[in-house]
Amino acid sequence: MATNRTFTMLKPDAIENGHMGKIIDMIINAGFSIKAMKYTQLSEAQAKEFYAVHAERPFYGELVEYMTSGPIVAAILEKENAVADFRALIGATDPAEAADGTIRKAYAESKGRNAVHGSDSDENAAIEGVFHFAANEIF
Ligand code: IDP
Ligand code: MG
Repeated sequence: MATNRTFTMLKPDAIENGHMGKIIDMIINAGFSIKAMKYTQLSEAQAKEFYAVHAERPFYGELVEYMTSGPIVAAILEKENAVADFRALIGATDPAEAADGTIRKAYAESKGRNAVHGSDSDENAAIEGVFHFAANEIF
């Protein structure tokens, strides 16, 4: 399994607020190359499955509703140390705690509506990439 790839989504708030281009620019400027990308909208079933690990958390219903509320950009990104470097680029879950220069500091609205997803491990990056992309959509 590749250790140099991660998976991201630009979440509905980022698209709604007109930040898609600026966020993609930050990602490319940070040295990531795009291996797959699509503009799409999650169904309720897809959002529930994607975030199944959070099913018992009090914010799960709100999270599924938010993630299905509008289009997203899903992408597979490549860079040495991709998972950790991308988590550093996006910053803490809560933008109030995110470091200066991070995507969430610049563009997230709140802990829930936080602009961008980044995989938390190589294993999950691979699972999440395959969840969103067919083999002939990954380069
Ligand atoms: P992460 O996206 O930084 O990995 P996780 O803890 O894995 O954060 O949570 C997944 C997503 O669930 C977050 O990005 C955010 O959209 C949402 N979320 C997390 N904690 C809260 C919360 O306390 N209230 C509302 N939404 C939350
Ligand atoms: Mg997470």
